[in-house]
Amino acid sequence: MRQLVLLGAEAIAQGALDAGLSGIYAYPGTPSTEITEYVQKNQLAREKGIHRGWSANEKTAYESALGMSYAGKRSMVCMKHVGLNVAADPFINSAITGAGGGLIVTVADDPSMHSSQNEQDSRFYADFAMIPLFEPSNQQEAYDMVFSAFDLSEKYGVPVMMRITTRLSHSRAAISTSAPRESNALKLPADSRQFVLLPAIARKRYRLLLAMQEKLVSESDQASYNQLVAGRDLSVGIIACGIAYNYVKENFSGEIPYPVLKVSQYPVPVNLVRKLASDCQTILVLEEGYPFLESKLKGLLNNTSLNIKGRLDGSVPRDGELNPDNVAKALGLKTLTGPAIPDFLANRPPSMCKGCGHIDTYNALLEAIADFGPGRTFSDIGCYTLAALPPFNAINSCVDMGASVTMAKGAADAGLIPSVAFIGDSTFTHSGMTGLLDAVNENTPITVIISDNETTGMTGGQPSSATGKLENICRGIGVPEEHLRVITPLKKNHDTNVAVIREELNHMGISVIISRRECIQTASRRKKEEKA
Ligand SMILES: Cc1ncc(C[n+]2csc(CCOP(=O)(O)OP(=O)(O)O)c2C)c(N)n1
Ligand code: SF4
Repeated sequence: MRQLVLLGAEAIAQGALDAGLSGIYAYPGTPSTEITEYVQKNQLAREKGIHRGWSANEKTAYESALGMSYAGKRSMVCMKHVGLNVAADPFINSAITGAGGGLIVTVADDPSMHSSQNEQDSRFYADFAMIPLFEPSNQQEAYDMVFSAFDLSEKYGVPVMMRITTRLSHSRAAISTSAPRESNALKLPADSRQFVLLPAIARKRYRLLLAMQEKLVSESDQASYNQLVAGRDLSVGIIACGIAYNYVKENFSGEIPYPVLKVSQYPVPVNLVRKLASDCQTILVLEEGYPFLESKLKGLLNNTSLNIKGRLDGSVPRDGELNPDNVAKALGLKTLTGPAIPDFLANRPPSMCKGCGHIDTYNALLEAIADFGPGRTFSDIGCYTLAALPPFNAINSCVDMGASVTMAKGAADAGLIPSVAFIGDSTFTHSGMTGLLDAVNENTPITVIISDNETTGMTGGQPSSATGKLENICRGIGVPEEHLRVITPLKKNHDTNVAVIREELNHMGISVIISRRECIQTASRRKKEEKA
């Protein structure tokens, strides 16, 4: 047994390595990125040949992990919460196909939207797919649960979700490791048609999934991760899910006076919930994310007189993260106020790095597009989204990865001509390419600017699947050679770049401009590594 000090994300990665992982598949996204990066840097993973490269997007990552599970080996797929929207098709269907080797889908939610477009709660997805879910309350559980999740996945032949949130993923604690396990041998499914979701087979498999549900609830009722701890004051019973359990404990120096049900394994442990509700007329639900368990309670308990408190009645804020303070407030306890944040620390809006190539590309675009009027630049998700802020105020949308191309297409279809899509290289191969095919097929008059910094900058500079391939991808999709332009975004090229963009904005058909200059952060890291 070893003692390690790890981030929550790293504890999951170490747990996976020790629990016999054969492959991790992922697309970067805060706060999930560190799980895969930890495996990538791990020497044992290298020696054992554990798969650990980045995938083009979350859907391809999910399907690869499912393929490894089909072949009998243990796999993990990691993503941020919105990534699960991208992978939703294979995710939901994999609950029907089931798993061979243990399959864990680790999803990192971002309540308070520190670096995300929304704060969706992945527990709904696990519930929707009808698969078990683990939600650690601390780093040790994050480590231990990987073993349990692989076991449960292999016992029932279903994928299992691990859900973490930002604070757990990005905070460090000491953990003790367990004895490492061997990885599985290659093994085909006993039923060769298990993964063939033709309707007749899918119907059978779905019934198996339904029949399993009662057993999964009973697993949750008996799980050591779910505990009902008695309290002497029955005026309120607390249900604390995942990290919220830590926040409750933080508010009491010793014994907690109220009965507390800690929930870290789902489906909801119905019998434990009923037991708590039989002792307490008022239940306070503390859960990170949406009011998932709170909104289920009335139905589960069939007791309309029960007083349920939580996010829905305003005892806890309806949105944003939980913390020890808002939990204290919900419990009627005093909160301690620390010193105010000094002015120089507060309100520092994010901005692109000085010297970034995206800036030169925007400067050229802003000048060229001024001839046509405002409201025409559909952007995407990456460092270049920061051009929404002053002094650029250069973009009119940022919705989901890849949406720049297809939104520009829709707007052009509506008559907003020219419309511009501004997209990064990694986002383009993630999900911009298919939208470009739609625009090529109809020769829609849009100009797609791929701002190629040869990396995935916003999430820390992971390699981009697009590097070295963009021109050929665009040619392959059918972009005409004369409207496939390449520029270098440097101050000295400004006038040439404005002229190129202007020409393509005036072209009444599809065009792509690749604006290529390496991210200066990645370049300086690369140069340091080359010197070392
Ligand atoms: C579906 C989804 N997956 C992952 C992310 C996290 N994420 C935000 S931007 C980005 C990639 C940006 O790369 P690129 O488009 O090349 O732009 P750059 O940041 O390098 O400028 C990623 C992976 C996300 N927001 N949504
Ligand atoms: S990290 Fe790279 S791409 Fe992102 S703003 Fe800085 S220089 Fe530009």
